[in-house]
Amino acid sequence: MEPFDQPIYVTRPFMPPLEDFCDGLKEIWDNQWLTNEGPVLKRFARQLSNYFETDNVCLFNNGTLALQIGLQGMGISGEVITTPFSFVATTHALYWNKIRPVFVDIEPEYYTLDPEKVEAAITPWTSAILAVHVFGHPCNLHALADIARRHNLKLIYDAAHAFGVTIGGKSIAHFGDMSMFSFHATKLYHSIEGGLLIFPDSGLKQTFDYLKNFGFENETEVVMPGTNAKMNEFQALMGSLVLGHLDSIIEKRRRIEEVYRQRLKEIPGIHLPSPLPVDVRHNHGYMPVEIEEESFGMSRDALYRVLKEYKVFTRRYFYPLICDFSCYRNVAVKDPLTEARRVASRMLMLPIYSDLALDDVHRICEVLGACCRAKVAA
Ligand code: T4K
Repeated sequence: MEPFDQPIYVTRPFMPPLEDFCDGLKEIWDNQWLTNEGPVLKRFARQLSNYFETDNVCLFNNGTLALQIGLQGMGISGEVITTPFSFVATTHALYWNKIRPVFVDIEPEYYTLDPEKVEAAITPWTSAILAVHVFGHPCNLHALADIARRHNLKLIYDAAHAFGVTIGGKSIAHFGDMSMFSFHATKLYHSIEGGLLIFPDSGLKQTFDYLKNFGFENETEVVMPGTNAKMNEFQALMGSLVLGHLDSIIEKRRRIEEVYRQRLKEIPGIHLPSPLPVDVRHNHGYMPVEIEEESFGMSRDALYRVLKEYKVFTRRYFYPLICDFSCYRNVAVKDPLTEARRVASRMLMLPIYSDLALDDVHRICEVLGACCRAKVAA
């Protein structure tokens, strides 16, 4: 089998029509207003308010700072129970707030925090749960809400992967005390870089707005030591345009996932997450598969390397676990993290993005079939 002519990446950003972006650029040029609450950003914030049906939206220049400021603005401190199976920024946001992460295990089905493990890890110092809707899979929302309520903890969702996900028609943003969405270029929905907080307590908005803009109340008054985490006009323009294409982006990805599911069930040793419950509208942001070395005939890491030779650039999200990075090895971890370790050693993200041709998806599946049982040398 021949390698692909062009590299196939794990993802590609959706690019709206260039003419539309140029029209928007013209507006920005005419305005001579590039950042600091410009008109394009204000319009984008209104669009998102409509989309999420709430005024409690706050935009940031990236998801990491959104989460960091969200935690700070909510006054979270002490210990926070979280998952080690995520992008490292989830824990970094705690670190920057001098909060101790308490890593507990995930559930095997959708890779989200295991509520039983969360409850077992609560101490007098616990102030919040920071759960991740990893790969856009909703966490066990009701069990986590119940634990948070009974123990008087804040429930915060890193929803970086979950834009567009709904449960029973309700946006996933409306669960918990705060949700953070990442609008990074690698996400199905993006604003080049960007982040968003959605929260039910309208009292928090002013604090978040201060914190992302140096704490300025007005020209002569600074009310808190904020930072600079503002989204600029170009990001807002991109976000605003991509929002208009969201449904078709999700639909194209859904079709790609359908082909993968159809084709991969023929290949032993490739395990896909179960389809989500029927009331969940997924966003198909990632295509996670677990490689079972014994039945597949090749380890996940060997497959990752072989696929590169075919110019298929998969990613091992999320390996290593966050607690295994050198900067977090000094954090005491009591939970054996059995599932998280198993999953991190087997997980591979296959390419998925709206421009990926279905023929290419079939070809990727053929390559995977050929790799199975080491028909291709690792
Ligand atoms: N929480 C969670 C759970 C997250 O996953 C993330 C971010 C965050 C918090 C923090 O949100 P942000 O502060 O990022 O808004 C990527 C992204 O940089 C990161 O946003 C994302 N999670 C993470 C899962 O993935 P890398 O290091 O894998 O990205 P990179 O640059 O290797 O890109 C992957 C592939 O995408 C490339 O091989 C090619 C393609 N690509 C990428 C870019 C940037 C393009 O085709 N065009 C592009 O412009 O981290």
